[in-house]
Amino acid sequence: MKFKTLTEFIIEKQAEYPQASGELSRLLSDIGIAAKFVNREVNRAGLGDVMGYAGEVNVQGEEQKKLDVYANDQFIAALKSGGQCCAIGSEENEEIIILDNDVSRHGKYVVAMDPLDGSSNIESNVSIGTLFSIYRRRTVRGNAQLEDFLQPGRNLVAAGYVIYGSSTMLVYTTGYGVNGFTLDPSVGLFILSHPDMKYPEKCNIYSINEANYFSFPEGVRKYIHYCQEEDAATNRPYSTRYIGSMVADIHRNIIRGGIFLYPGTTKSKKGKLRLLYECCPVAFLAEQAGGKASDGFRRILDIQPAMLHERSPIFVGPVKMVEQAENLMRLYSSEFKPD
Ligand code: P6P
Repeated sequence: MKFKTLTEFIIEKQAEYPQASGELSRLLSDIGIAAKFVNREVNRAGLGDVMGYAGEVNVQGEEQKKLDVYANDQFIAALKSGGQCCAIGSEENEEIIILDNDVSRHGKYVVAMDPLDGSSNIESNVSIGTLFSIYRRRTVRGNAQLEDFLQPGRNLVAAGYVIYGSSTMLVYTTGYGVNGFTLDPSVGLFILSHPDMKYPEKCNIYSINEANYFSFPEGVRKYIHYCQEEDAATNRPYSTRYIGSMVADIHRNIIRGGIFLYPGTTKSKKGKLRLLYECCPVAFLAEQAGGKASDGFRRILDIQPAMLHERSPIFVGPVKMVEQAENLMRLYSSEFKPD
């Protein structure tokens, strides 16, 4: 069977848009390259102590870094050498990183990313991921500025994630559907394995950390009860699945049909997850997969970020599931509605 590689797919899709000049295609390929290097290190993380990798000088004589620092360095290096990106906003760096070498300074795009989300799960061998958002820069001269990143998600040019799990996949959208590519490590190629990903018709999974139950808004507590009630006509009770690694939970929920909620709480009204490089890429993908994403009241992609590392609550998944949760938030928790 003829398979299609990520590179072939990107080039084929570029040909469908005459105005495309190839920069975005190259940027997406650069992300794929970095993902392969991160995949290699993630897959041998468990050998840290045994092979003298973790925090010591490894067999190549290099001082081994923590995996999320390693991942951050890999994506920065790949984007810097690719030259299409002029600045990066990373979960690992307080300030934006300007790529001002001769080629990158003229890059049309900026990338916001969480290079290795869920890295605390590595020691328990739980799937982890990379999340990325790609915006067209707004400033027209000199180095990129923070304002190039403070754009609502509806301006996204592309977004996606890499999941380092039982297999490693790159899943992304440019606004024309969601496509998933599985890495064949024997040849180092991402192969199109999940074309045109969509939430299934029957959706009955809910993902939320119920340990926060007593600090959740009343609307969320009501939604959890709704998920647990017996009602065959609406496939309830749902199944609860929560990995605690956003990319893994989101990926499973697109494949099998489910909602992911990380709401605000009485202790932290904006929740835990970052708007620019966690909520927005996931929201873009979810909408492109036929779903919906909000903060309980507003479409995630319409939120205007005020800060690079701003947090936001997120309710993301199939439209009906998200709307049911939103209705309960409006009924019982209007005090959580953002100003
Ligand atoms: P909690 C991982 O630390 C992460 O940033 C996301 O990947 C995940 O969805 C969330 O936090 C889990 O947070 O509070 O449930 O442990």
